[in-house]
Amino acid sequence: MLLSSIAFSQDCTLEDASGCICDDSSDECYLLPNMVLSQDILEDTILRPEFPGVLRISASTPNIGQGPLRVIPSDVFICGTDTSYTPIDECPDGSFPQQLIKQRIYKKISGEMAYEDRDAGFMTYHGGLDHGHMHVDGWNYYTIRIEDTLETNPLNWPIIGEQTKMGFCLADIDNCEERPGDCRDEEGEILGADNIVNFGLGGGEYSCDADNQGISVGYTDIYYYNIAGMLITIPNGTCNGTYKLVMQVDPLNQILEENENDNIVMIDIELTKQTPVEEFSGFVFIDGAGQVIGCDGEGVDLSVPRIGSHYLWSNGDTTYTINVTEPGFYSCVITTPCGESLSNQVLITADICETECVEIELGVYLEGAYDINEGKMRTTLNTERKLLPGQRPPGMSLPVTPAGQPYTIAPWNYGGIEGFDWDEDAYDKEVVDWVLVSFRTDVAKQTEVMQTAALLLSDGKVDFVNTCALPLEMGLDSIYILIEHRNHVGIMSGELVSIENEVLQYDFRVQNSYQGSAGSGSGQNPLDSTTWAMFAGDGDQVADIQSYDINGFDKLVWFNDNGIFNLYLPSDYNLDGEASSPDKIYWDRNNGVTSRVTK
Ligand SMILES: [Ca+2]
Ligand SMILES: [Ca+2]
Ligand SMILES: [Ca+2]
Ligand SMILES: [Ca+2]
Repeated sequence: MLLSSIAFSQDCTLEDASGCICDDSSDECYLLPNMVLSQDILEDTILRPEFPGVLRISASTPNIGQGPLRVIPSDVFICGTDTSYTPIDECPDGSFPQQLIKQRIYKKISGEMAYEDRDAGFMTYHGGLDHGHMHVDGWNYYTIRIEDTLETNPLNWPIIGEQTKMGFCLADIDNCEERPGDCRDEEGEILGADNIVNFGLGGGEYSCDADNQGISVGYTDIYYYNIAGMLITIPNGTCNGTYKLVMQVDPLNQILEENENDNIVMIDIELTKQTPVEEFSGFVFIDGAGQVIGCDGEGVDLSVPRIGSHYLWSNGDTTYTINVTEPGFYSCVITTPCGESLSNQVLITADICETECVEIELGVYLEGAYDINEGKMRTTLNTERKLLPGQRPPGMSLPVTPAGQPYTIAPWNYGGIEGFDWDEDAYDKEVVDWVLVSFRTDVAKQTEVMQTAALLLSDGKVDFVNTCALPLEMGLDSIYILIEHRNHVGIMSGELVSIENEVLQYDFRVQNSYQGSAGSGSGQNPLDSTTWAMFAGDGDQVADIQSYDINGFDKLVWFNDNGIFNLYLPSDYNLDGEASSPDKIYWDRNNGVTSRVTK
């Protein structure tokens, strides 16, 4: 008798391994499955019809390995974080329990067929008319993506639309002989009974019953596009064009296979039923507006439609969905295949939470606004001209100064919402202007721990709009204090200031401020032997050279505005509501002033 016909005549079954072939021709081996996805089915456009907002898809997952894929349910049931070792039909919250499953791995030992079981994830009971059976969780992962030619791993490409993780029940729906082309090796060669060793091992009769799930060697499990869950949701606003459809079998790698590196297939797809390029408006709405940040520390989530390759939020975040813990205005710019898309701007507010806070008492004068004879600063911008943010100047034709603290722009770029909804009556009559107060643990800008916009009162006291600028829970025992003003040279305390008995006190009015380690910085201007004030004349702080400087750029700001009045001007160095010659006097006097406070 010929050897080859002996081999053929011997059985290869789960009861008798004598005819089963090991890859290395040895007499003893594990017979592992190998799952792949059919590229042929993916390329068949009839099997993946597109609708507005939805791409329906079909998938075939052949087992081209040496051994069957066999999953066995265990008696371990899970509801959330609770585990039960006896079968349960329903979780306490009414949901279906997850059931731990084992992968049975067969091992040929000469003519004997042994096996070992290993943990392989979970299955879940799925109800409904066309289901009513157990599904292996996370069996396949389907995504539509934008190709990134600089990134070799397609799983890192930006995702369009929401991916759907679909659980299959594992069954022998068909086989590689009946469906030539579904089963191919990595070179694309068609596989069937002739070139898949141990073809049929497993029996070809696995089904959706919980205790009979599996895929035999050379068999395939197929789910067509008309079956529940076989779809990818495409977000509103996605533009028509070419994308990648990427499919992955066993994405969580719960199944041990002969080859773990052939589990992804992808094709180009042309979306034609979404937004036409010529109708692309470039505008999207943020989802999640109107939420209020609570006191649980969890923040709120905002998202924009997932239609692009890059996302840039106003707070610097770069994902399509973000978690927000700070109140403020939020917007997002999306880079899409149709061009740039800008979202609306939403305001997120926060509950006032019961936090214990450091009581902060600061004093500071602004040169120009301060009158040494009166011993206080003028409130002209507020009480006479009505030019502070949110105020309407007297006279019908004059514009309202936009509401909200004025430090949202460069170089400060502070996004706080202090005063965002204020009108002219919101200001106390003693208010001079807004200042920006920052706290640092060391002299460097990078050590900043908190920032807040506050009001400066005529007597030099700082009135905090945010009454909890420094929560006690930060555990600070001393801190550097910075005060900035939109057209004065910024200042910092000369040393760490102690927080004692939950109170932070510092008075810039009676002492000079930080002048750098060499003492060469300008600090503040001594108005007399006991009174200090922030230098006036720094109207252009973007053009400051090393820190805060008063130089030719600040004169230019004044020069361009000279003669303008009744506007909230950066060149109004004495805060009297006009840009005129008294302001230039401060510039002339202070030209050359240069600070050492790091910016
Ligand atoms: Ca595989
Ligand atoms: Ca695997
Ligand atoms: Ca300047
Ligand atoms: Ca002025």
